[in-house]
Amino acid sequence: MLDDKDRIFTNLYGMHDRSLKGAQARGHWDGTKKILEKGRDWIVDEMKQSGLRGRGGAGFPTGLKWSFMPKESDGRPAYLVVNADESEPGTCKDREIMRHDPHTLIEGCLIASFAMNAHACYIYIRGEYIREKEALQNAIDEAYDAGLVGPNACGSGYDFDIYLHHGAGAYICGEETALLESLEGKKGMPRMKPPFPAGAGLYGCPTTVNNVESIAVVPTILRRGGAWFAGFGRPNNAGTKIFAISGHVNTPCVVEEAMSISFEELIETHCGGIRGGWDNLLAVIPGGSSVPCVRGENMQGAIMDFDYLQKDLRSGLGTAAVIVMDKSTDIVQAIWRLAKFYKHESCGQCTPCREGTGWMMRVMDRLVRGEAEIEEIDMLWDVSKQVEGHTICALGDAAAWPIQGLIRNFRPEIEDRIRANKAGRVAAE
Ligand code: L3W
Ligand code: SF4
Repeated sequence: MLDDKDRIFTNLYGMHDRSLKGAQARGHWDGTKKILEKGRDWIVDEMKQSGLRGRGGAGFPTGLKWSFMPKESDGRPAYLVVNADESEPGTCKDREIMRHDPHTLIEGCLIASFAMNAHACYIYIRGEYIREKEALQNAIDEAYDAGLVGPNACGSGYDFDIYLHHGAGAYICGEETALLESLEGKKGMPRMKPPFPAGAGLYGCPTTVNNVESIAVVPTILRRGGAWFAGFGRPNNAGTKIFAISGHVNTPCVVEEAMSISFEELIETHCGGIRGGWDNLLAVIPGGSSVPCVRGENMQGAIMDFDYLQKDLRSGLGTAAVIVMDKSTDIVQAIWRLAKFYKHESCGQCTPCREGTGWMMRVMDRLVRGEAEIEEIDMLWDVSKQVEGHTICALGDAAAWPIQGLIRNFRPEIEDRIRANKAGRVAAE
């Protein structure tokens, strides 16, 4: 279990004062000017050394991403954009940071922006996050009043502005280029990549888009050293990580733990175990709704990090939103519900996603009722493969993977349902 002294988020549960005074008493904004004085290259190198991988779902190395930004200005301004459009079903970790520990994020925005020569940062917050927006705006106002951001931020001689932008409730605006379109006042539709935002992002200018947690951990990493952060977890899977555990555990929670913690320890230590005991575990979605589900028995012994979940279990850490389902769950219906979600959230601009999500949802409609034919399971698999990797953004993959996980792990259950339904129909005739 992670020692309290190693927790970056000291107010995740809102037990302490979240104001600037409270944050400073807990060590935030301590020596920020000195960090800036060490210079851009030092900051980026230290972030690379920390091994931090993006906490928004893709796990792209943060220091490397920052190094893609132009070293010298070519006349265009550079921007940092923080993706606070937390909408992935099951995911509620950034919400806790913004509600209760907003100064970790704001201090991180200043340091990260400085490292990338960005004088402005935009935080794009999910439309439904009303209270979080208020908490964050209050904290931004406090930071301005105290001279921590704004002209000559922290007395460093660096001018820095931070803006909070409220989204309107579309899942697709969490995709980084759709977010940029939305920020520019257009419809939230993903752009083709490349160019990546570091080359042409907000208003065509060099931009880095990072998740809230990725930025909020930056000040502590730099205060304690990249090597300190890299000391948690396994190689290539470094650091502490916030897990959001929901579903059929005794006490669902959001908790910061060391990366690579075992699934059993995570659930037993922080969630009071599985509802009805470990024998009652049916399935787990370990990283938010976009990653494939895993059979319960395969999660026993699982290591909660990027590499293990992807390579050993063909799933993913994603946003580390761990959705636990016990044997009372109708797993076909659970995945059907996700299929309906992705169909609804598809922006519709590319054909495999627009048509494929609808097609997959309609087959899932019939699978839930047991009315499909057994051959249609293979057809559904084939269609999901036609969608995966053939779309402009990752939403197509996100729609295909839960269905592939269902078929890979629960095919006998789907077939049983079809057979039972058929037998019932024959008996009724
Ligand atoms: C420059 C290159 N930059 C990649 C950058 C890229 C982006 C980051 C990762 O999707 C996933 C998705 C969801 N030069 C670069 C480069 N970059 N190559 O690196 O990019 P990418 O394309 O791997 O992923 P993505 O498009 O950012 C994110 C999955 O996460 N997900 C979570 C979703 C989470 C939410 C939420 O509520 N927070 O929606 C869960 O699995 O499905 O696969 O910045 O520009 N050569
Ligand atoms: Fe839009 Fe779906 Fe294409 Fe993404 S994959 S751009 S959500 S249609």
